[in-house]
Amino acid sequence: MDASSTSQTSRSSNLPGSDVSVEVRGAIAIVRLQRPHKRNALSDGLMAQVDAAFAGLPTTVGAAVLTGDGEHFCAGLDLSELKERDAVDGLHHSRSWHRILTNIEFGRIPVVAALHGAVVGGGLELATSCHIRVADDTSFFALPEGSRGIFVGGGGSVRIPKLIGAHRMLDMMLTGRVYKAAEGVALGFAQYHVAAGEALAKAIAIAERIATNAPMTNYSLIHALPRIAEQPADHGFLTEGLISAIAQSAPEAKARVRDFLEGRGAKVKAS
Ligand code: 1HE
Repeated sequence: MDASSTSQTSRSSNLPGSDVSVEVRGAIAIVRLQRPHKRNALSDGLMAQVDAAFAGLPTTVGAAVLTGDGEHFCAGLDLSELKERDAVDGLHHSRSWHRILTNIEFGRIPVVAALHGAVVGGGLELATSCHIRVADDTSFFALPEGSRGIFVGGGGSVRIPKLIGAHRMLDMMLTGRVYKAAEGVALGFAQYHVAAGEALAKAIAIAERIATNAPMTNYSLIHALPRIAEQPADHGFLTEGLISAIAQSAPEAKARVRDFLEGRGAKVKAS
C-alpha cells in the first residue's frame, strides 16, 4: 500500500518518545503500541496514550486497527509498576483499565486487533476489548497472572469467558497453559488466523471493508449486539426491533437498498 499518498499522521499522539502512534489512512486509523523494547508492556503512561489515541480519532475515520511494534503484540501489565501499588491504588488502577477498554469496546467505531507473538495477560485483555482479532501464526495466548500471584484486572474475567468459556480461562490461570495460534483461534480468541507477518495487512483490509458500511450499522452492531446477548430473550427482541427500526430509517440505508434493487449494489458471494 502506498502510505505516502494516502496517509496523514496525527501529530498529537506521535510525539518523539511517545509509546503510541496514530496514523490515519483515509477512512481508517492505525493505533500502534510502540514500546517494543519492553514488549509493549502496558505502563500507566502507555494506557493513557491508548485512551487518548482512541478518544481523539477524527470523525472521518470509520474503523481502526490496533497493532504492536516489534516481535510481540503485548506482554500485558508493566510489572515494574505493580510493585509500587497498594490495594486502594490497585482497585483504582483496575477500574481505570475497565474505563479505557470499555471506551474501545463501546466506542464510535469497530476496532480490529492485529495480533502476533505474545498476546498475554493485560495484552489479551486489551485484544478482547476489540471487535475483531486477526492472529498470525506466531501468536500465543496466556494469562500469566495466575503464576504471578495476581488476578486479571482489565476486564478479562468478563470478556475472556465469553470467547472461550470460564472453564478454559480457569485452566489457563490455574496451570499457566499457553495456547498457540491455531488452537487459540479454534477456541475463539480470534476470528482470523493468517500466516506469520500477515496480521496487520489482513486487519487493515478488514478495517477498510468495515469502514465502507453505513456508520449507523457499525454503531448498532458494536453497541446493541453484545448488550442484546446479555438480555433476556424478550428484552433482546425488543432492543433488536428498536435498533432495526432506527438503522433502516437512516437515509443511507434507504439509498443502499435502492442501489441493490436498481442493480447497482454488490451481490453476496463467497470469496
Ligand atoms: C516487561 C514485561 C512486563 C517484558 N512488564 N517489563 N505479563 C507477563 O507476565 C509476561 C511477562 N513477559 C514475558 O513473559 C516475556 O517478556 C515475553 C514472552 C512477553 C517476551 O519474551 P522476550 O524473550 O521476547 O523478552 P524479554 O527478554 O522477556 O523482555 C524484554 C524486556 O521487556 C525486559 O526488560 P529489560 O530491561 O531486561 O530488557 C523485560 O523485563 C521487559 N518486559 N514483559 C514489564 N509485562 C490489568 S491487570 C493485567 C495483569 C497482567 O497483565 S499480568 C501479566 C504480565
